[in-house]
Amino acid sequence: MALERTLSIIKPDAVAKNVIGEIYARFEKAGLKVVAAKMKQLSRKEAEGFYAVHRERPFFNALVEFMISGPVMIQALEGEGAIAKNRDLMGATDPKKAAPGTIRADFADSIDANAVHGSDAAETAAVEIAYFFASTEVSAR
Ligand code: RTP
Ligand code: MG
Repeated sequence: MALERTLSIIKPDAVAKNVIGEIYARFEKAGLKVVAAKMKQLSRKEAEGFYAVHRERPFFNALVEFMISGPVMIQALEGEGAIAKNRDLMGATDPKKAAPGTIRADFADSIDANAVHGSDAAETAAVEIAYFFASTEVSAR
């Protein structure tokens, strides 16, 4: 397996629930290292740009509204197979379908307020990390 980096966002619902530390502990226990991090209130433009691939989807406006409803915690994670590993930790998009013990099963309330985002492929991971972090803000390997 290759050493990878992925973008993770702890969404406004999970930040409001005060579970940033609990979610970070899951990353760490799975061998994922935080190599960049910032807390941020996203602007509407930033959220729309980040989710541009979903622009034509019926849930786009609700998704953007939710993502700007409060601060988010954004991090780049590094580790062997980090992209898939983070997706495994997150669980299914809909928390009702997420496996027990996953972040979404334990902390998410609905498909909209679903606690975390994680990049879904190597190409999107690189684009998403660069969307939020300058290269000088990410730890060198
Ligand atoms: P994410 O991008 O946030 O990591 O989540 P994901 O890959 O599991 O899901 P994706 O298909 O990329 O959708 C992005 C976010 O849009 C919301 N969504 N709502 N109401 C719906 O049918 C619906 N489908 C997706 C979710 O909040 C999802 O995380
Ligand atoms: Mg996605």
